[in-house]
Amino acid sequence: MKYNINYKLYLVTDRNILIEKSLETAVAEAIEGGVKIVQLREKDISSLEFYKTALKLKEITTQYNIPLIINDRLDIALAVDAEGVHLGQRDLPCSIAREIIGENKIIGVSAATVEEAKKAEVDGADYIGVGALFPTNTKQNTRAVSIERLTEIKKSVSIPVVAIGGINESNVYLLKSTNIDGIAVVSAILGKKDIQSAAMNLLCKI
Ligand code: TZP
Ligand code: MG
Repeated sequence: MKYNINYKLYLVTDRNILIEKSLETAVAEAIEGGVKIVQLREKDISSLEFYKTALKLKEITTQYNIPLIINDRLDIALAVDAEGVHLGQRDLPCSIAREIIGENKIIGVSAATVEEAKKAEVDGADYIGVGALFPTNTKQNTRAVSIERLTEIKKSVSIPVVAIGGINESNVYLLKSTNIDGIAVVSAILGKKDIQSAAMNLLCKI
């Protein structure tokens, strides 16, 4: 069954920015702090390592009853019975992923324009990830999306919209008028020493 998903505070992983702790510990702490959904997004990793990491995170997210989304890799999402997959514009097309993964799993699609967002909705996406809203060191070659564009995208689709890119507790208020369903962050949570407090503080500001 597809969950009724809460996208309010969406954690995206990057094991390279962790300070002295394992990804599993970091994710558990973030969930304790109020993260509602977790995406495993790891680059430069073998399929085997990605799979093993996904399995470990699935154990944790299941324990907390939080959905786990796998970035890029539909095969790994299926292999660990994750709740869904997140696809970029250069990944497997959403319509094809939907055929493979079925109706009961979540598909998220990255979009930076109204056109991409509308297409993702037609193709069966459950939510849209929009970014990068602010400068970020976490991802190279991002496409900049203005707050005005984010507002337009939100108005143009009826599925949930989550903003990503450089969002932190000092700038999240700038997104208030956009009416989006949640924010996705990497460094504003995983880059902090006290991960639980970082998640709690962000959640308070949303
Ligand atoms: N997609 C657009 S920006 C980004 C991704 C995965 C990285 C966001 O990381 P941070 O640390 O929250 O800026
Ligand atoms: Mg991708």
